[in-house]
Order: sequence, then C-alpha cells, then structure tokens
Amino acid sequence: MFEHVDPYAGDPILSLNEAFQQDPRTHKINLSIGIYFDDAGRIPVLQSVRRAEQQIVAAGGPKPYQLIEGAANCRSEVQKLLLGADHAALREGRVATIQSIGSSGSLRVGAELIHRYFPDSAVWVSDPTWDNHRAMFEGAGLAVHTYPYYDAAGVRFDAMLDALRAAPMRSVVLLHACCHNPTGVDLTQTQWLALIPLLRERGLIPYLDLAYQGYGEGIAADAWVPRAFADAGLSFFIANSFSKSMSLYGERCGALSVVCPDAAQAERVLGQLKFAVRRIYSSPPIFGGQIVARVLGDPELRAMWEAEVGAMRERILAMRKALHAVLCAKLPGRDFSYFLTQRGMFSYTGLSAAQVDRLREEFAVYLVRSGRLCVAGLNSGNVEATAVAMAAVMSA
Ligand code: KET
Repeated sequence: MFEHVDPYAGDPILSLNEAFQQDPRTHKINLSIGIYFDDAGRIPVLQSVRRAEQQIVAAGGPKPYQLIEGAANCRSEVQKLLLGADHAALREGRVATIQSIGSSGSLRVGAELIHRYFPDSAVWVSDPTWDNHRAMFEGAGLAVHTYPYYDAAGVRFDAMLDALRAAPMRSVVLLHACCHNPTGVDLTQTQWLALIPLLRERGLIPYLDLAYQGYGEGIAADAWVPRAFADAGLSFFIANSFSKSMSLYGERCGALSVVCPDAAQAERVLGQLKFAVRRIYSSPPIFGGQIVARVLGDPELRAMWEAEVGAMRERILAMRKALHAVLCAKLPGRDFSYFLTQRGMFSYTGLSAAQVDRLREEFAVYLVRSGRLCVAGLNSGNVEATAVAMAAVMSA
C-alpha cells in the first residue's frame, strides 16, 4: 500500500536536535536549535508565565473550541505589542490579526491567503534564511526565490535592492524584522528606511517574520520595523512568535497580522484568514494564547516579563563575550569580532559543513550545518569547551 511513499529526509534543524537527544555522550553541547537555555542548560519557565498559568488554572472553567481567529484579548494585545498601543492603524481598525499555532502556523496561513488572492505572486526570501521559510511557502503552492542578503563581507544591501527592484510587481518579500536567522545581522534603520520607497513603488508585499522579539535590543525596540512600515502607510503581513520571547515553544502560540489600507479590507482579510484556518486546523489551542494575553495585558506581569527577557538578552551577550575571549586567546590574530556584533540568538560562524561535522563527531558540539551557532545554548559550564573545540577545527 505505502511502498511508493518516500522516506523522510529529515529536517536540518529538528532532526539534528533529535540526534542530539539520542547522543549518549554526557559532555555533549547543543548549539543547534533556536531555543534559549538558561545558565544551567535548562529551558526556563518564566516567572511571569508561571504566574499567568496559575491564574488561568485557578480560574478554571470549561474548554470549548477556541474561536477560529483565536481569543479577542490575545489578538488585541498582539496588535499593541507590534505597533504600539496608540497606533493610528489600530484606532482605524485596519489590522487583521489571528492567534495561530506558533509563528509557523501564522506564516503558513498567510501563505494560503497569498496563494488564493495573489496567485501570480512568487515569494522572495533572503539568502540565507531560516530553512523552513522556503518549505512553508512552497507547501502552500507558491514559488520561492531568493534575494542576496549576506556574505562574509556583510549585508549585500545594494544587491538586495537590485534584486527586489527586478522582482515582478506584487511579489512577496519575506523580511526578518529583527535578529536575522541564521546570520544575526540585521539591516540598519537607514537601510530599512531606504527599502520602504522601493517596496511601495514596486507594489511589493512585505511579509515580516518576528520570531525573536526582545532578543535584539528590547521588546519595543525590536518592533521598530513593523512600526516604521505602518507609519509609512505600507500594507504588510507580520507573523510573530511567543516561542522564544516567552519560552513557550511547545504551547505553539504566535499570531499573524495583516496591516491593511482600511477597515473594510481588514475585515475581508480577517474573514479569509478564518476561512484558511478552518480548512487547515479549524481553531488554535486555548492555553498559550491565554498566557500571552495575561502576561501582555497585566501591568505587573508585563513588567516582570520585560525584565526577564532583558536578563535572557544580557546572558546571551555575556556568552558572546566569553566565547570571543577564549577564541581570541586560542587563535590570536584572527578576527572573531562578529561574535560581538551579531544580534539575537545566533552567530553565523563561517564554519564549513565539514568543520561542523567534525565538531559534532569528535567533540559532541552540535551546530546547524550552515555554520549557525545558537549562542543561547552556551553557558558558563560549556563555553570554554565549545571554544576549545572550535579552535581545534578552525586551526586544522
Ligand atoms: N521564524 C523564524 C525566523 C524562526 O527562526 C522560527 C523558529 C520560526 C519562525 C518558528 O517558530 P514558532 O515556534 O513556530 O513560532 N526557529 C527555530 C526552531 C525551528 O526551526 O523550528 C530555529 O531556527 O532553530
């Protein structure tokens, strides 16, 4: 019956994380998947989240189906989080938001809408990008191309603009709103502001992915791009995630927002997002959305959360410095300053796939084969060993 079914080739990130779990070596170090671990190597439960969970459990109540579009309190908190509480787009009711299954579910639902209503549009993703972007849009039936983004010399902004200028009108442009995955290198604000007129003139459809809010500079600062786009009057999609920012990975909570020209269009867009959701997974889970709504909406929990995200960001910065210091000591004369300047969870090390394989096989240090290293997996107990192993494969 199923002999013609192909074996699954595995996923470059998730399969590697599974291989790590099965590795019997006790000194193994997981720098593969984009998950924040604390200094003891555990996935933290944030205090703000724990308090919200306790309140929800104490309130009790039945578990009906969630609305197709998710909970109203969660959706409105998401809008305020992204655009700021008093943004004109919110007052004018022209943002369509659904609570979804992580930002992955959000990205995919947005892709469904694009496929249906912009059937001739292809998607342009950065080279490189998060591996799953291509798969997700192709899975929704869209063609996916790349625009130049980054090489060893840095962001290829002029080449990026040239490619986008040459893309057909109404092409979809996937952009990382902060903490670019995998490079850790974002456009500067000046570059973003130079991109906006091009997006507008070419009638391109910006699709922002905001998965690492709070890991760059701060909660509000990391929402600078969607706010700049909205201020400029662009219409755009934005998928955002609470996996990393609230350490809620397995609760699968994120959202998709579409900033529209007016309220009537936003209402139709929301309707078609609901239509897409109903046909794929019917409605989102309740619990994660209620945690998010409480943490964002309760002033005390909100302040606690922002402080906790700040501490995670600071710890990553400390690990960047520690890794940089040991590598500079081991391999003097080489430039490792990129560890200090790259932002967010990841460092793009420039290590080859062969070097990454050697790190895993010989030293039990796991990186993604693109050379992406999750700095948030480093801690005071493993950073030295990581640097020693990296120095060994780099000097071979
Ligand atoms: N966008 C980006 C840029 C991203 O890195 C991830 C996850 C997601 C979206 C999806 O997150 P969600 O939990 O669906 O809201 N990235 C990490 C995990 C993964 O690959 O699924 C990673 O890059 O390791």
